Amino acid sequence: VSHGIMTYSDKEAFAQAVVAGDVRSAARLMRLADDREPLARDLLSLLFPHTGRAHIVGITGNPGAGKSSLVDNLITSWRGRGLSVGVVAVDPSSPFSGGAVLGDRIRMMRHATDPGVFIRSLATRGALGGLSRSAGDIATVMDAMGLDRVLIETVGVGQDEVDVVRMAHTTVVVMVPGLGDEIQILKAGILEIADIFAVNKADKPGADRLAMELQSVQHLGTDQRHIPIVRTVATAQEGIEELVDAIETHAGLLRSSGELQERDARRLTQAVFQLVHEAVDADLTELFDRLNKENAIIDELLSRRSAPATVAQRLLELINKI
Ligand SMILES: Nc1nc2c(ncn2[C@@H]2O[C@H](COP(=O)(O)OP(=O)(O)O)[C@@H](O)[C@H]2O)c(=O)[nH]1
Ligand SMILES: [Mg+2]
Repeated sequence: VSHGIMTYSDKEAFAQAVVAGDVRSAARLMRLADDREPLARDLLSLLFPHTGRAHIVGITGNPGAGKSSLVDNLITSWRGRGLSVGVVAVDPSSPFSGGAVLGDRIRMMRHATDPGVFIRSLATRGALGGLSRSAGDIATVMDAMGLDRVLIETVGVGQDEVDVVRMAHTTVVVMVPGLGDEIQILKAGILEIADIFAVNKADKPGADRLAMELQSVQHLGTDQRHIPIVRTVATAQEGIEELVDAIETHAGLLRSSGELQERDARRLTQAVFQLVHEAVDADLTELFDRLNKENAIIDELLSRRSAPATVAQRLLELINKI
């Protein structure tokens, strides 16, 4: 796709359209960001002053725990409270496993015609940090569009997911009875990132035991935070209002304690770090290619006149001058 040459005022008009809530412009920007188009970076920077209003909620937990079903219900509840909702659904890995996304789309389809709801699926990428960067960019666009709540649903509970939920203000960890989840939770370091536990499929045996176990593992965490535990049956719309209340209460606590600013600072510095990381990575690759073509330097190395550390030192001095 060619985007031609966009002047600054073209870009401003584009960004303005997104801020005004234009769905087509927003969707186009999300695609550009996903494709790592340089234009996306300019547009996201123009949007930045218009962000910082949405409350971003991460929903994580094992595949099949009922995250999408809960998200579907959370949308309904928030809409009932007069709030608009954006959803970033992170799809398991590749374009090859489109099934889950399709299922999610069908389930959430009833919200598709609601102008107060914006749902976007996202394929995970191989690149380090690529997933959280894309999810973060999309959440930024949704925030700028004026959506009040942005949900980020992750696939599982691995390191990628931990990175993704770092982008959230409030993180809900979805657990289900009968899987021995609580051990996995401790392993994956999920306890540290959980702000709320949803014990979903509470219609199944073992929900009480799981809730009790979660209550007791809380004390094993490094900090002694109180993590609310909410029982839900997503398929029967049970416990949903309680879950939304818990999220809203957490949001309020973050605001009144000043921790919201702390979390925002963490989110934003992570975004900066990712961009620097990507840029440095690209620069180093280019430098390495150039070095391999510098016959003089290669000769020095081959003839043992310069040690690798000496050449490295010289290159670092060069980089410092940039
Ligand atoms: N019995 C029961 N089944 C549920 C509940 N919530 C979700 N499910 C079912 O669990 C399956 C996986 O749900 P899904 O929302 O796709 O899970 P995800 O992979 O975590 O997004 C679906 O068949 C749902 O209908 C619940 O509370 N009780
Ligand atoms: Mg799902």
